[in-house]
Amino acid sequence: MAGEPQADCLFCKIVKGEVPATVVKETETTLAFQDINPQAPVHVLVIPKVHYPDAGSLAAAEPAIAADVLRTAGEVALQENGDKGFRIVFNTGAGAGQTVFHAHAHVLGGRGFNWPPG
Ligand code: D5M
Repeated sequence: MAGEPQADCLFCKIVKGEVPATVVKETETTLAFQDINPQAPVHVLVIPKVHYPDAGSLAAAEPAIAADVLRTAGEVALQENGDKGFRIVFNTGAGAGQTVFHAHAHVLGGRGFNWPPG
């Protein structure tokens, strides 16, 4: 059923505590933890605790929880990087580089970023 934990999903396993993660913030609906392969001095993933494969399907089915992900992302950026600015990235689909199909925001900071992105 939509939103239910998926047995083969890495991030569902992190939500359940079956796979370890360095958690930096938790709310009723979201979890934020350090990316295992950081691309910047600050690189935190923010996920909804419910399972949706990507940000678009989450927002369509659970807009309040999608907003919670954004709120947590902003709070984590402030917590980890102060007011120095940050980037939020939602890779969506394999063609855009998504590798874990549980919706997640990358919160990146602590260095400069190019535009357009690579
Ligand atoms: O981003 C998926 C991200 O998930 C990628 O930056 C690595 C990260 N990752 C993968 N496994 C783990 C664990 N176990 N802990 C923390 N971070 C992890 P995507 O946008 O799907 O390419």
